[in-house]
Order: sequence, then structure tokens, then C-alpha cells
Amino acid sequence: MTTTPTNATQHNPTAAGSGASASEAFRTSRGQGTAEAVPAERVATVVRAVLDGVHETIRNHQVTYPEFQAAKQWLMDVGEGGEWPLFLDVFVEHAVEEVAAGTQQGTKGTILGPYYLPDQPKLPSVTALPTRPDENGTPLVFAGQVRDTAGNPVPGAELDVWQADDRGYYSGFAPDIPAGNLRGVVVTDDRGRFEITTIQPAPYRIPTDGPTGRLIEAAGWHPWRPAHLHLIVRATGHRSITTQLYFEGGEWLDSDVAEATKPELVLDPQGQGDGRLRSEYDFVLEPAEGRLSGPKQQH
Ligand code: MBD
Ligand code: FE
Repeated sequence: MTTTPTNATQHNPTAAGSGASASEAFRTSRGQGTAEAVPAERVATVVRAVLDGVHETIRNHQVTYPEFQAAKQWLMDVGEGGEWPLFLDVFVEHAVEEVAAGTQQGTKGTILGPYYLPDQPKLPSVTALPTRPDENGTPLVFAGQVRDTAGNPVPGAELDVWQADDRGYYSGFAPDIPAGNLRGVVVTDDRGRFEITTIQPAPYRIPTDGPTGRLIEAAGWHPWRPAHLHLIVRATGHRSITTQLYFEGGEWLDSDVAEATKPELVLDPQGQGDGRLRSEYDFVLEPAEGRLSGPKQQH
């Protein structure tokens, strides 16, 4: 099979391209949070435990020099390809989220992933996400209400939404998708309600031409995440929730490579009779409890 180079750049986002964008997005939007000093005692404890686990694995599995050098080469490739955000969010973040979820009430959270971009335009409560004039995909109306844990509606709550297109690609991380496509910050009305018109996203495949994809291939795993909508739901005085919503019956729902699905986070859209699907989902936010509840406080 041959593909012209032009087609390759226009229609096949490369691992190197999306990896570099994801690394850049992390540095600019989340870098501040990570600059926080971690106490030496905590570094020593956690890093010691990680290293002990590596050493134990090497002994238990009699890891050889060629295997050690192959691992070293692969780690260098992940860095050079800018794939640390992708690799860590796919294979590690779910465990961090599980720990965070232990103290969280209300709507279930799940992982953020590498493709969030902050500072998207605010949209009214009844709205459509920005799409291309020829955007492919089944139209989807996603509606619901944001409430607090006491059951009161939360007016002025923000649903910061981002999703892949009908081919599984995210704006900002794949060429030829306009900036801001299928992204936006929807603000709830005076009854805490919202209604968002968008398209059904496609499942996401980890790029097969980069080091993360090569590892998955080498191990004989599959590179897929089920189709999903990403959301951060935030409101003044409330703890923000970072979550994703999946689709009933969707492919890979039971074998997400990122292990980030939860049964409470599955939509079951129904046909409206006009060619559009519709799904309702309500969000419940807990009080901030002394935490700051600004957009960047959760992670
Ligand atoms: C994604 O779209 C995603 O949501 C995660 C968590 C990891 C890789 C790609
Ligand atoms: Fe995603």
C-alpha cells in the first residue's frame, strides 16, 4: 500500500505531531501546577517504592541486558517523540484518579488525558459546539442539569467540553482541524440547565507510528479507547469534576486501553426521529470545602 506524502500529512496525524502538541499543551497549561515542590520525604518514599518495584520485576522475570538496553532506547524515544503525556495518561493516570476519587462525592470523575486545551470560548446554555461546515458524524444533542449535592440547581456552572471528531482526531493535536473545533465552555442557565448540539465522536486509536503505539504492538495489546466526550464541570464554591462520558454498546467500552471507563459514565442516546441522537445527563457537584474551586485547582 502506498500513500502520497501529501495525503499522509493532510489526513494522517503523526504520532510525533500529536506528541509534540500534547507536550507543549502540558507545559503551557499545567506546568504551573507541577512546579509545586514535593517534600523530600515524599519524593524519597514514592520514588524508592517505584525503583523497588522495577528491581523486583527485573529479578522475578530475569530481565537480560538486551532487554534493559531495549527499554532504555524506548524511554529515549518516548521523550524525543513528546509522548510522555500520552503514555502516562493512558497507562498511569487512571490509578491517580482512583486515589482522588476516594475523597470525591457527586458525579464520578475519570482521567483528564493529554488533549485538554484551556481558555476556550464561553457558549450559552443552549448551544452547538464549533464544527466545520462539512463536519462528519451523527448529530447528537446532549442535555441535562448541574445540581449540588443537596439537589439545588447550579446556575452559571461551566461545562468545559472537548471531544474527538468522527475520525477520532482532536483539534489542536491533528493537522487540518481548525483551532477550537469541537471544544467550548458551556454555561448553564438560571435553572442549571444546558443543551449542547454536537456530533457523536469516534473511538480513539493511539497513534501506531510512535513509541507508545510500538510498545502496544510489541506486547500484542490493542490501541483503542471507546468513543467519549470529555468534560470539566466547575462552579464557584464547588469542587470541579473532570470526567468523560461514553456510549452504550460502543466498541472498546469493556477494554479501554486507558482503563478509564466507569459504569456510571455511559450515555444511552436515543434517536429523536429527525436523524439526531439525544441523551440526557445530570451532573452533581460537591461543595469546595475550603479548597479553591477555580478551573485549574483539581489537578
Ligand atoms: C485520549 O483521547 C484520551 O482521552 C486519553 C485519556 C488518552 C489518550 C487519548
Ligand atoms: Fe480523549
